[in-house]
Amino acid sequence: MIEDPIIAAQTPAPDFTINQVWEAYTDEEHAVWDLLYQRQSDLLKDRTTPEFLEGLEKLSLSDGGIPDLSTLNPKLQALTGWTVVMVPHLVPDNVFFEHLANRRFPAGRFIRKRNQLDYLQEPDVFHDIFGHVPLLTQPVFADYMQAYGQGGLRSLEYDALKYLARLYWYTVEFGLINTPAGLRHYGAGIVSSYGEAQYSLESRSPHHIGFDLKRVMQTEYKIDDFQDCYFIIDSFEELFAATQQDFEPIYKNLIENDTVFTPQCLAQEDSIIQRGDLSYGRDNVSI
Ligand code: HBI
Ligand code: FE
Repeated sequence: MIEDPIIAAQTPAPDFTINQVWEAYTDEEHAVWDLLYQRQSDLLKDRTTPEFLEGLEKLSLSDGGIPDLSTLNPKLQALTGWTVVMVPHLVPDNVFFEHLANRRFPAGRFIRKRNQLDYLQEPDVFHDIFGHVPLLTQPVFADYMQAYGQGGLRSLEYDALKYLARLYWYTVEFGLINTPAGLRHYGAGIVSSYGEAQYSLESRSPHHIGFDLKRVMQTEYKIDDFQDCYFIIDSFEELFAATQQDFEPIYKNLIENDTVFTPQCLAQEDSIIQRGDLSYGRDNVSI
């Protein structure tokens, strides 16, 4: 866990939120944000979905320095009713979902150090704000994230969190989308990563598979390296529509059949957009 004295000095509220204490960020911390921002924005121009890039503009995230929530939140709230709250590190699943269900996005306060720009063991303020928040300005995606939080709370009742977590992983974190200009990414884990922003689209290694809700829920993922498969949606409307059904029969079916796909394998029914050659790293641990 990365040390952050501002986090250590606070007792979190019952919903795990803390104050950002923006004034307490050091010049070095702001400089790391600027460095990450510059590196990413050059890369994302022709690779990320336009709604994300518009979100960056609308929220003035390019102004420089770690965003101050007291400036960011009024803008975001006026657009879609979402706000960003600060939390110390990872929060329990039910707390995370409760925030999303109420259109609050929990973001880490700390920022990675200059000597570990690419490797992160837990989400920091750059991943959480740069990666996740721009798309919350897009009304349909904003609704999807809220529906996800509501679905998350229900999944805990059915002991089905693992299925829903895979949906989050392959959409919110590592999703790709077809656009009129070509294949783009929208997942926060990709847009906030220097290496994966290129690899996910340009490498011959990973599979690109058409999005299918049940297939995604059956697919394991790697948390410690670039993904071996990505799922492609045609629109955020399609993604949101997939959540507008009762997941109970789906969970029951998944639990009964217990079919799992590794990230490397393909299914008979898959709509394959790129059959990866899996030449990148073969033996990393999956969960
Ligand atoms: N907490 N701060 C934080 N950020 C997350 O992304 C997060 C979390 N707690 C739980 C959680 N994610 C998972 O439940 C989801 O990835 C499904
Ligand atoms: Fe994330």
